[in-house]
Amino acid sequence: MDKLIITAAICGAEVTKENNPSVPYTVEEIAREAESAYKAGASIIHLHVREDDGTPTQRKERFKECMDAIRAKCPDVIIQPSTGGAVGMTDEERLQPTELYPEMATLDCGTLNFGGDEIFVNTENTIKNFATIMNQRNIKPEIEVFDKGMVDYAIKYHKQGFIKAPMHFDFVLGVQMTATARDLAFLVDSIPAGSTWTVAGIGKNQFPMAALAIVMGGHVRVGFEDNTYISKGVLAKSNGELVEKVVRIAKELGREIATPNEAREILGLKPLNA
Ligand code: KMH
Ligand code: ZN
Repeated sequence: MDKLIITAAICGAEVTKENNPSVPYTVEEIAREAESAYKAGASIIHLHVREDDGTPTQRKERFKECMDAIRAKCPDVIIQPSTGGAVGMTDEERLQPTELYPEMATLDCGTLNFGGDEIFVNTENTIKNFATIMNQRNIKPEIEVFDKGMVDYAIKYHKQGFIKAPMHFDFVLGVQMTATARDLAFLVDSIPAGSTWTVAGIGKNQFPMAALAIVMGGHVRVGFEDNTYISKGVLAKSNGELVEKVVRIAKELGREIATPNEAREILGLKPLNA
């Protein structure tokens, strides 16, 4: 079994300091949270950024400031900007961080309900356009899957030449699909041989899904974007504390943790400085 890649989704676009005072907004706070996750064992930082007042933004300049600050503290970590941004942003806004040529970025493969009246829109043309730009900029997409149809879309776009193999999937469970062993197994069974996958369980599903992925040979995403609690009713002090818990579970179950360069190898990314 490959070593375990831990992704830390440190910030998100929806969670706020009202949910957990440690949710980062400023450049310094974002770098602090990335460092805490990296030191605990995360090899990928899934990155959204905020203005100082907490407003989500996809501004290229803000991403650059945050990425530089993260690299100063975590020199070899893989930074994976979001191209999902926040609900309601235009495609042009969302694509801005790809202008910084990160190693990875997210590619959301379908439209979904996002609570209340909110709809997270990803039309076929949006997905194909984002995938084309990521190819041109040598950015490996992490395919965000919120339901099974999104796996099928990704496979279709792969066959049409928009997404290269080997594909890497992130199964986000507990938004649209239930976070159950049955649904996770169904998704894992549906992706092409040679693909890699990680799972992001939302809210109380975070650690149960992590434990399942650890034993199934997948990878794990944790972080404030998806969950702000370390255990029932107890807020996590940092993203690092969430990563530490995954590392503890993995160690108990005999799964080693990947370094950033080992994660690059597993994902088919170029080694750093190659
Ligand atoms: N904030 C959501 C609307 C991604 O990062 O690509 C989209 C999201 C997925 O978080
Ligand atoms: Zn995200």
